[in-house]
Amino acid sequence: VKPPLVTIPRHYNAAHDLLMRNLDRPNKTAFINASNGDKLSFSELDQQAHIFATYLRSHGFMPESRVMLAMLDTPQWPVVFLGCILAGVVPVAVNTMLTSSEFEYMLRDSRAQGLVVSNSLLAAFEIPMKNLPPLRAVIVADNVEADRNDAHSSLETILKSPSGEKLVNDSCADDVCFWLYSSGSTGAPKGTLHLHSHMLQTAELYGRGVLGIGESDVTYSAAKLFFAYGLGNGLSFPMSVGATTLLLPGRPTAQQVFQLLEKYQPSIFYGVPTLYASLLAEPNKPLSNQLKLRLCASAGEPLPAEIGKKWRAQFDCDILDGIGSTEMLHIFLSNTPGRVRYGSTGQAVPGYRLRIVGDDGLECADGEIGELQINGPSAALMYWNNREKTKTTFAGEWTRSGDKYTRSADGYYTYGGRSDDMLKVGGIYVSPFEVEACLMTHSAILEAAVIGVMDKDQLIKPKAYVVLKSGHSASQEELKLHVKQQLAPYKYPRWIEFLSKLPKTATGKIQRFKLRQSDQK
Ligand code: 3SK
Repeated sequence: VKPPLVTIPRHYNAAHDLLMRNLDRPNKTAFINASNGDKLSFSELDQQAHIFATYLRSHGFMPESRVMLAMLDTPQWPVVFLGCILAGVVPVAVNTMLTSSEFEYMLRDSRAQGLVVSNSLLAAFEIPMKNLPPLRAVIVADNVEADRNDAHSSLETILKSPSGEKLVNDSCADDVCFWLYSSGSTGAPKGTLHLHSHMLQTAELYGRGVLGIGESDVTYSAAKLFFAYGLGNGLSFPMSVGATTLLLPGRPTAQQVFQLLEKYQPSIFYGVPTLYASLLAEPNKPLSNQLKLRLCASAGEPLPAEIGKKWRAQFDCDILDGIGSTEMLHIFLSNTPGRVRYGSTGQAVPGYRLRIVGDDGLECADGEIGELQINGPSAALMYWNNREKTKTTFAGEWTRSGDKYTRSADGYYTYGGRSDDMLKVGGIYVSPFEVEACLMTHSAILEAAVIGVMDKDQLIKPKAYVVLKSGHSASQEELKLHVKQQLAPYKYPRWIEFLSKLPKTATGKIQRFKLRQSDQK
C-alpha cells in the first residue's frame, strides 16, 4: 500500500499556512475559552498573531531566537505560538505545572530571549528569571491591562496595537519551527526540535487520515496545548481544516468535563486513560444522546480494554487508542474507526512505517516482543544540546520509542511495557501492563501499577500497587486469585499494596520508577 504523501513546498511557514487555510471563514469561531465563553474568530486570530509577530520583530527578536511560552490554555496561546512562528521566532512551549527549578533549567537550556507567561504562573518564574542574561523581555498574559513594571509587558496591551503590514518570515519547511520538552522517566528534560513541516504532516496523517477531522467538527482535548498530544488535538488539526476548538485554562474535574461536553457539544474528545477511568467512575454521567461525540481518542498510556468497552457501551462512541511521542510529534500507531480492537494500540498510521526490533538488533517476527521503532515525516530534528541522547533516539531514518510491542499477523500492535519496565520472571518476559490490565478488570480496582521486586531468593517477581474505587474493598488474596484465574500462573503479583493514588507524570503516565524507589527504602 502506497503511504499518503503530504507534499510541502520548500519555502513554507507553518503558521502562515494554518492561518491562510481559514481565510475564507473569517467569522467562524476558531477558539472558545470554555471557562468564560469568550470566542476568537479565525480573522481575529490572524490579526492578533500578526500583531504579535510585528511586536517581536520590532523589539529585536530575530528569526531563530527562542521565546518561552508558559501559558494556560486560552485563545491567547495560539495567538502567541503562531505569532512567534510567523516572525520566524521559535516558541518553546513548556508544561505549566512545573516547579521553579524546572522552569529555570529550561530557560537556561533553551537560552530563550523572551518569556510569555500567564499571570497566575508568574510567581514560579520570579526566582528563575534572575541572572539569565539572554532573557530580555517578559510578557504577561491573562487580563493584565497595564504594564506591571519596567521589566514586564502586558500581552493584552501589545495585542491592542494597530495592525500594520502582515509580516511572514520566509521560512523553509526544514527550518526549526518550535520546541517541546520531552520528559523521560530519568534524566533532565530534553528540548525537542520540530520543523515547520511537522504540524501539517501530523494533521494530514492522523488528524485527517485517522480521525477524518473536518470543518464541522468541534474538538476538546483534555491534554493541554503544551503537550505534543494537545498541540495537534487543539491547534494544528482543527486549524488545518477550519474546525472549532474548546480550550480550558484549568484542570477540570470529571464532573466539569461532562458539563463541558454537554454545554458545547464537541464532536471529538481527546483524553488519556486515567481521565476516561475517572469519567466512567463518575456517578452523574450524561446519557449518550445528551452528547454529540463522534469519536474519542486516547494516548499517553495504553488504554485498558475494559475502559474502552465500558465507554463504548455507555456513550455509543469508540475510543481510538493510539500511541505517539514528543519526538514524533503525534500519533503514529492507532486504532481506526470501524476497526477498533480494544486492548491493542491498533495499526500503523498510514504514512508511518513501524518495526519491532529485538535485543539482538534484528527485526522481530510476528508475536515476538521487541522495541517499537518509527520511520515517518514528523520525527524531531534532534534534542538540543544532547548529542548522546540524540544519537541513541534518532537512529538515521528510525526513531526509537523505548516501548515494547508485539505485532499480530494482521498488523495490530499490542503494548508490552516500557523497555525498562519489562520484568523477566522465571526467565520469561512479563509485561507489567498485562498484569495491571487484568487487575483492572476487578470491580473494586480503580487503578493499578506493577513493578518487579526481588523475592527472598533475589529473583524478580511482580508486585502490584492498587487504588481501590471509593466505597469498595478487596483483600490481597482475592486480587491474587483474580489474576491467577486469568493469566499464566507465574504472572500473578506476589505482593499487593494499597495506595490512595499512584505517582504520575504531568502527562498522566505512571511513574513506576518512584514505586521502585519507595520499595527499596
Ligand atoms: O503519549 C502519547 O501517546 C503521545 C501522543 C501524541 C503526541 C505525544 C505523545 C507523547
